[in-house]
Amino acid sequence: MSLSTNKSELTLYVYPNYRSMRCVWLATELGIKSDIRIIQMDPSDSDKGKCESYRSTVHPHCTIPALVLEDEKTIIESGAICLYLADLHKRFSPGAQWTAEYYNWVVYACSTLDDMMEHIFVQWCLTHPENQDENLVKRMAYKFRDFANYFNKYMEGKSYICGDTFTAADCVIGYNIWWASTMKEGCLINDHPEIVRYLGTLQRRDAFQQTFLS
Ligand SMILES: N[C@@H](CCC(=O)N[C@@H](CS)C(=O)NCC(=O)O)C(=O)O
Repeated sequence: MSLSTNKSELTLYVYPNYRSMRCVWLATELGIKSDIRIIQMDPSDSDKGKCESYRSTVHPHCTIPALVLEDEKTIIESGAICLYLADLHKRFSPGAQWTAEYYNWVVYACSTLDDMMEHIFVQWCLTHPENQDENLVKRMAYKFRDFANYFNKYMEGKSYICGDTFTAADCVIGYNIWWASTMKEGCLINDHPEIVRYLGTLQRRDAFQQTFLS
């Protein structure tokens, strides 16, 4: 695959601590963060009508992240940005024997897992306890538990999503695992030793620490 974009002509719109971190983490792993123009956004600006030019030229929903390429093409999904950056730099993509797992977990994280975690996050972290929708939380927590059981088993004997080798998929689903660890003292994952071990492996990486702890 040939990607002709000038690697230093990229603009990444970010919002700290949310899904943009997948892209910032991967850019840090790739050693290209300082080559990218990074523009910090505030999602609440959309409510204040402050992001109309971003909406009309970059992201139709005014959500973050988005990556603008030098030819003005725009990528508006965090997972797609990670896949693109890995391909562009020919690093952190998997060998042929791991492509099924690589695409499976990137797409699962950005669609199914993000969706259930967003519900849990909004209820637990952004909604007053008296107003929380208990049924919704219960349904989403059960769904997360099914994921955690399955993923815990998947990670047995592996350091990373694609075996021994770190790939962009680890920045994508690794973000979800970190996100889960930040809610209610990690109760969603604490009973899953392989997931806890995987998080520990990710947390020991320099780029993870630069992204999440600085
Ligand atoms: N599926 C999108 C989700 C993007 C998203 O919802 N971003 C949030 C921050 S994590 C946002 O911009 N929220 C503000 C809003 O919805 O107005 C992705 O992964 O890039």
